[in-house]
Amino acid sequence: MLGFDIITIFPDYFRTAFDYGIVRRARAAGLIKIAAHDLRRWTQGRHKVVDDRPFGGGDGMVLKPEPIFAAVEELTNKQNEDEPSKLPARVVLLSPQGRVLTQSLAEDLAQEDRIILICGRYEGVDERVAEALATDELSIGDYVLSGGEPAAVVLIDAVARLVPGALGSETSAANDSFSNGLLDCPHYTRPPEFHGMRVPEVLLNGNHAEITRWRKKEALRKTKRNRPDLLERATLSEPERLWLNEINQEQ
Ligand code: 9D3
Repeated sequence: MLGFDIITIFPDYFRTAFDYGIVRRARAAGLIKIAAHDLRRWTQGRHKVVDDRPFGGGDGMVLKPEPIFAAVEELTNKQNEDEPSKLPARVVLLSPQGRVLTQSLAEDLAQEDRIILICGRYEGVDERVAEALATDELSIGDYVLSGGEPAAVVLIDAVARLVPGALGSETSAANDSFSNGLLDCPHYTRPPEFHGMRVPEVLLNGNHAEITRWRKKEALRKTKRNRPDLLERATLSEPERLWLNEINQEQ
């Protein structure tokens, strides 16, 4: 069982986020548990203040450290009854300044039994959270979000499906895009012709050896077109290098 605890000022954001697909199934099967906690629960005073002005000046507000430290401490103690105050294996701060989440890191996180996620908002989070509380500071990519909440949904989705038993027998994490460092090949279904566009003939003729070769070559073509950066880092087999040469020769 992998438990996720999300610390956020918008707990309602997550109301239905985990009610679909593989994540819903994994929750129903008791493989994962997800709880969203309102950061204001750990504030002092009537106004439930979670943020303050940045030292040194500047625009925007910064999330204060005290409620975040109190939240992690309490969630940790409550769930670690036998070993109180032992920190959970992972405390992830979601931040634009983090290392970028990768499939390989998602695989590591899927081995944990508890992950606490801290969602930032405003201009940022007091740096002492990253320094002394978080085990990981993670971003989901090089674009600007308005907060860590959508990033938490993305991380949980990517990790939950890697928990053993979460994927049905018909699918396998080993077949996923990125498991071989390349993108997936194109897929088609009926009808064989749509708006004048034909499904590649090779997929209709039932020659499975030929279909396998076509899929590998088209995965290379897709990766070259959309993610040349992945192609540079991939280690290609001899036939893959041949197919890539063929693709480079076209036009
Ligand atoms: C002015 C500098 N900005 C940093 C790039 C300020 C800022 C922008 C956006 C501070 C916080 C945020 C909110 N974003 C997140 O908390 C966040 C995020 C993201 O914006 N992109 C990718 N991954 C993530 S994880 C959390």
